[in-house]
Amino acid sequence: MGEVPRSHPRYNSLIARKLLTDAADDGLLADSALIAHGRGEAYDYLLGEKTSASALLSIKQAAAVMKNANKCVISLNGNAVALAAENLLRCATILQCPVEINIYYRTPERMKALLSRLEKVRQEVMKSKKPDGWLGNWEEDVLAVPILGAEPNGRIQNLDGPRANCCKEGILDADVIFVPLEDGDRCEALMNMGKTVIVVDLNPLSRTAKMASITIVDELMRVGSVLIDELVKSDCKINEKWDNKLVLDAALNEINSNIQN
Ligand code: PTJ
Repeated sequence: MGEVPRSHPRYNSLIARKLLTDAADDGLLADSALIAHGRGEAYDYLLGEKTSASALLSIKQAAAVMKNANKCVISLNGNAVALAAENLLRCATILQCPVEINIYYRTPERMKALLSRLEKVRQEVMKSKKPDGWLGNWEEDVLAVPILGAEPNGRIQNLDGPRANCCKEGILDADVIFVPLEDGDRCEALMNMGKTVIVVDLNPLSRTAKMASITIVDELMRVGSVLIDELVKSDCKINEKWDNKLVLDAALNEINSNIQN
């Protein structure tokens, strides 16, 4: 794919596709990554390709829960690195929490490629403008974010195969995990370990969306910048009566009303 013209009516969608196809060329993605993205795109179409009011509520709740965590971790798979590595690294910087590369289809080649891409992204984020409202030393704070995943020393309980590998200092010991585009089995296994699991999934009917503690039914690239804004605010309050089913129902209603109009 050549340059994407800014004026194109489907600019954002084309940019996402380009990020993913370039990432595939660089060996970052699972074979099925583009299929997963296509499913997401279809739901995004039905949702009107915007952050809905209920998705914003989920992002606010996610920010409050992450800020109040004992140990938070941001888990990244191939698609998440391709689409949103910069902003998710910014979120980890604000939270001063680790990011962990944790992939479903684990191969040593992909792990190496993803870890080296994240280190490259770290250099770019260090040089980038710090988020409005951030009072720390941005360069030092970005540099301090642990990037985990190279040497897994733990396992997600009751899950078979290499997809269960994880890091003790990251996913294993965390009480709050932000894990975009997670699969249903792992989400269930993490919930069974007593963790608070925050997912980003455009499909409100997926097992992951239904299983998680907090589901953000929105597109990951859009979520990143909104989440940063929420994390730098000092007045993040947890809604103790959070009912995740309400945001899933709201997303389905949104789809219904978009179909009817
Ligand atoms: O890098 P790996 O090996 O961990 O593999 C990553 C994929 C995404 C291939 C793997 O986790 C997978 O197969 O995922 P699923 O089970 O297809 O689920 C992906 C979910 O994410 C689907 O419900 C999609 O609707 C949703 N989705 C896809 N792209 C986006 C998205 N949600 C938000 N933003 C997106 N950009």
